[in-house]
Amino acid sequence: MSVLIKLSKFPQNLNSFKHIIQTCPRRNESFSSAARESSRRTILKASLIGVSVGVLTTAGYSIYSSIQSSKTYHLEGKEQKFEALKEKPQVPVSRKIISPTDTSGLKLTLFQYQTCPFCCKVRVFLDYYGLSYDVVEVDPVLRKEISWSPYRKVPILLTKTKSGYQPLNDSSMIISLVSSHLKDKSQKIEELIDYYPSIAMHDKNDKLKYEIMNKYYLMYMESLPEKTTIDGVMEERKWRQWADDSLVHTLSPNVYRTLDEAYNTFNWFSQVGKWEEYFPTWERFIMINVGAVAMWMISKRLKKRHSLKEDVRQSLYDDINKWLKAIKQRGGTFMGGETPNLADLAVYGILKSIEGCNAFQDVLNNTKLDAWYSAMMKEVDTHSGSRYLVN
Ligand SMILES: N[C@@H](CCC(=O)N[C@@H](CS)C(=O)NCC(=O)O)C(=O)O
Repeated sequence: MSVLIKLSKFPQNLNSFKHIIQTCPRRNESFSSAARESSRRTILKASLIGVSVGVLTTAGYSIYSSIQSSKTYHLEGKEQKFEALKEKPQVPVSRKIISPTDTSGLKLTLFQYQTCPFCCKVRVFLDYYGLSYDVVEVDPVLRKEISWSPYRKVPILLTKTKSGYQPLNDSSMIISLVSSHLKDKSQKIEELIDYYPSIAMHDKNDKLKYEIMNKYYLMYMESLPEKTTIDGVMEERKWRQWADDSLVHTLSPNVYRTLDEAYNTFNWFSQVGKWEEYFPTWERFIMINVGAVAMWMISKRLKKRHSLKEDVRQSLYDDINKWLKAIKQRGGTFMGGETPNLADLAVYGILKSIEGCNAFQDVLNNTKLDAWYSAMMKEVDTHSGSRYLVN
């Protein structure tokens, strides 16, 4: 990087060098032509050095990257187990969500960022079913609260089992696994985890990733629960996946669309995430100022990567309209009919993560989202899913 900066400054340095030569008092012609000759040679030498350094740096970097990725090729297709912990990690709980309707017997701790769309999705799911859980607010700069975990993202849901504390990684897998358990308590969390293996694979940039198999699938074992149709199951799965593959990618380019919007967004994150309470001032300063500028720049790349329209708001409205149209075609208030299903909870959770941003206000003003969104808010805030929990 520093080599690149130095090289990019080279023409400027050259100009000031020229300027020194030109302002030197002329002694005589032969001195000046000798000086010109020597300066030409210096420039040629400097250019050759510059080009060589550039070529060597680029070659070095690509050799380094290919060595790095070839080091992980042997993992391709292999399963990575995230074993249960013997002890609960010693991290302070930020707050406790206590639901009087909770008869599940589950002991849950959610490691999260308050405004991460994937974390909002999990919280909405837990709240709808009226489950109690502890929240650990993870510091996004140092992430020391999840230093015990080889999986470095949030959300992570830690569940107490017979043999210890089983971490569940990935929002969609968490929701599928806990749902499968809630629908049939005889399926224990520690058994269900085997149906969602994490498989190592390399992406198109040769970077090692873990893909969680079956993360949109609920494990019904013997037969579908009462009133559940196969068509309903397939639609629910399709829209949950759409929420992760499409809707979520419209958010960043919209909430960080301009530098002003990026600052508004980060200030709202700080407010609802209670950053003042949880993180030191210096870190909050970095998170807001560096975060806003960085995300504003990154969001331009994300816009291209996900092929969003020139006016990114339009892509967000398109996705919302597509969702509302699909609900209308199914004929109920929700995608799940008269009660929300997991796709409703996923879309609501993802949109909740931008509730305080200008983009969300624009969505309310330019689409018909409000009726469905308000109905969802009521269902989640009153924990109406707790009625369907079996004992
Ligand atoms: N597929 C994952 C995605 C989780 C994810 O990307 N989380 C982000 C926060 S929104 C994260 O933790 N990124 C790593 C980091 O912040 O360092 C899920 O659905 O849970």
